[in-house]
Amino acid sequence: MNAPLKPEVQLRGKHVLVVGLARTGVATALFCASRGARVTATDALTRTELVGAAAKLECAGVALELGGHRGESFLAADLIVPSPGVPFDQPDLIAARKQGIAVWSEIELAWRFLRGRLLAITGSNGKTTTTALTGHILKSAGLPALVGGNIGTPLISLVEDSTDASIAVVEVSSFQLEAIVAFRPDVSVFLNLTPDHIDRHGSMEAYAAAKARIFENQRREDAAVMNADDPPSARYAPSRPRLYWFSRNKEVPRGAFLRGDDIIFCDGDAEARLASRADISLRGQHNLENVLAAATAACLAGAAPAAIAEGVRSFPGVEHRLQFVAEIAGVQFYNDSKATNVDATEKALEAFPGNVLIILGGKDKGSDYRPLRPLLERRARRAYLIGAAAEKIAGQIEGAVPLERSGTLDRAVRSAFAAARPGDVVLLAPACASFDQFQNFEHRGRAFVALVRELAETSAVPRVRDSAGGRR
Ligand code: UMA
Ligand code: ADP
Repeated sequence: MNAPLKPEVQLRGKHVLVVGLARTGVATALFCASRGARVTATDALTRTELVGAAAKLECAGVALELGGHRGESFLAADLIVPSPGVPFDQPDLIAARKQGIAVWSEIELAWRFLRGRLLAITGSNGKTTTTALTGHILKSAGLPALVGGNIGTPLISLVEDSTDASIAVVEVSSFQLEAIVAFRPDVSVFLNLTPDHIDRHGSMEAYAAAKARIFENQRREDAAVMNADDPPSARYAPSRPRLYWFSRNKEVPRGAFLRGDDIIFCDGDAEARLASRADISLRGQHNLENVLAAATAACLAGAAPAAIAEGVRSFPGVEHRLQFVAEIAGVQFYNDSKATNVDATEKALEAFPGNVLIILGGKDKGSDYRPLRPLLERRARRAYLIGAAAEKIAGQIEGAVPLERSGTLDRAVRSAFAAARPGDVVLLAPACASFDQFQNFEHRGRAFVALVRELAETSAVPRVRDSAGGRR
């Protein structure tokens, strides 16, 4: 991995418009102001709704336009940085692009200033787990890794801490890749491709094309890591960077694969054993894929095989991703609130042999839920439907599994526990976004955990095992 040459960017004196003032926008506006730009920041929300952010930005000399956007400000900017949650086809952004005004995502701007190497991870599912795991492996190998991006800490917040030696491990989403220009990872990882965010991108093709932009500016000396078992993403294999594959099913000439229970990394004639399957504590075949991808990326970033094994062993997993919550009266509860699309829910169901009482529903993202039918038939005993998407889901999975229209998470958890027998699993893997009933998927996951803990408290059953492994 060599540090890339980057096109220069001068912010001093430039008019920068930052659109959206949540995590990305606030960090971006403060960064640009600190580099001497004349920053205006705008949000559809009002000052009352943004009170904390507004005060902080004003202190830094940022001009605010709140409670809506002003088209003139877009046309007067030298550079516009929309937050990932702002649709790329927002009318003011379209008008600005027509005038030739630069519209960059925050990752583009951040990359121009970031020192050291960049390892960027995308895909429909597994980004956060793979990003966290790769960062964890590199840190446990003693390498100076920084972790951020779509995982929660905007890339721009990593810039000040970056050095020529650092390795930024960064989750990147289709919303962020949609507005890059020269963004160029030293190592890119494309985990898989299944339908998601069709409501935002308009079509599967547009969504896939946005993701594949991760390779767009990579050069021969860079590296790309792809999933040999996932034909939809493999179709986008780039020609320029050195290509590494990972596979659960077959040996690959360059990349990582399983031989028996060993995870092997192969680069031409050189082969190394990186870890064993037994080192992986995360459930499900999809997590094996995440481990293969992270191990490959860590190898390319210079981690030694022994450190990779140790990093895989000591990785605790990520909250809200197939997270074990508790066992009450022999019934296990798993929180997979981040299963916000159909593929993630399929993977969650596949991670259990059967007897699953599954909670589905929330805000629909334009998904087709029919692909869930075969797995529901094989692995689920009952489905509990919640939220705005409940009727659509009911219409598409009816007959595959007995259904209950629970409406709320609260009722779903109680009904599922009432129907559960020892050995069953109550799984929140809703295949939908959360915004109809919750602030976000974390809020939904925490609500689920709280409801389970409440059940544990009120249950007359003496044996309760919680996520810390203790019995009460
Ligand atoms: N807004 C406007 N005008 C609009 C639309 C939105 O002003 O037309 C404003 C909203 O009022 C709000 C702000 O924009 O104040 C929200 O911006 P945002 O949604 O981009 O919020 P951030 O907190 O900056 O979060 C973003 C990512 N959000 C999205 O992609 C939707 C976070 O990913 C990311 O962690 C964060 O930047 C740091 O990089 C979240 C996500 O759901 C977790 N990502 C999707 C996913 O993982 O599937 C892609
Ligand atoms: P992302 O950041 O891409 O949303 P996460 O690691 O947060 O990925 O996981 C999102 C959801 O997808 C969770 O429900 C998780 O259990 C599931 N998941 C994790 N890794 C994979 C994978 N490789 N393939 C499919 N589903 C996955």
